[in-house]
Amino acid sequence: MNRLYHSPLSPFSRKVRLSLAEKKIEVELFEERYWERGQEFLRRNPAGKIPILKMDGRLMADSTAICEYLEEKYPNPALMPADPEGRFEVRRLVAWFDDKFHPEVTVKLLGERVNKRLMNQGYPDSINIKEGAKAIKFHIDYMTWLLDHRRWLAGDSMTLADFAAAAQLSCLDYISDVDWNRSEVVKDWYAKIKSRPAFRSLLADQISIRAPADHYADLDF
Ligand SMILES: N[C@@H](CCC(=O)N[C@@H](CS)C(=O)NCC(=O)O)C(=O)O
Repeated sequence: MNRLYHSPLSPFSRKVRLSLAEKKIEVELFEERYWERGQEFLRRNPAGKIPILKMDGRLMADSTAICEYLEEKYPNPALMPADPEGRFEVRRLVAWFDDKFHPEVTVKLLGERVNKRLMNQGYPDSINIKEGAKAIKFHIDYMTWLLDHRRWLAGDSMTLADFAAAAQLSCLDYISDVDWNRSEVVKDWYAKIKSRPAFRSLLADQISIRAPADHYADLDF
């Protein structure tokens, strides 16, 4: 059986969970308390990060490397366009959400409000929260601009770029940190992706220290 070492509110794990589910690849989820840096965990991934996918007896780390591997190994349904320009745009946007949105928004909001408490790392820093709340507006506006021109973030079909974005936003939606009233097109895009069967397991996630926002699992939010 395939196994994914993950954490419920880890956006990088969610990106991989969405790809696996969309491709109907069965996987057993194993919750990893990665901040405890257990020996077994570091043996599985010396980089000390989740997600880690165990598949066909092999251990694989790094969400983007995993998603690209899954795409090559299980090309249907396709989560990457066929043309090089389209593939470039997907990769650019995946990097945008992983390397820019994540540190500017997710780390500052979810990191302060939830992860610090979960990991016993003290109290939330209000300056970081303010910065995260300001940055998410810029990102929603950028997504609005993209979606004003395209059906999905990278073009006319749903791709890994949409999963990278939805993975980050869904973690923030769990703690009610997304102002869906800021953009109708972003809200419509999220409603569309949220209603996919692949999203179901994410909407059932719960963490012990905090219940999800009331609307979190609601498809008509
Ligand atoms: N580039 C990595 C980033 C993964 C990552 O940062 N995961 C977080 C949890 S969301 C983690 O394991 N952090 C532990 C650490 O950085 O020490 C990927 O895409 O998988």
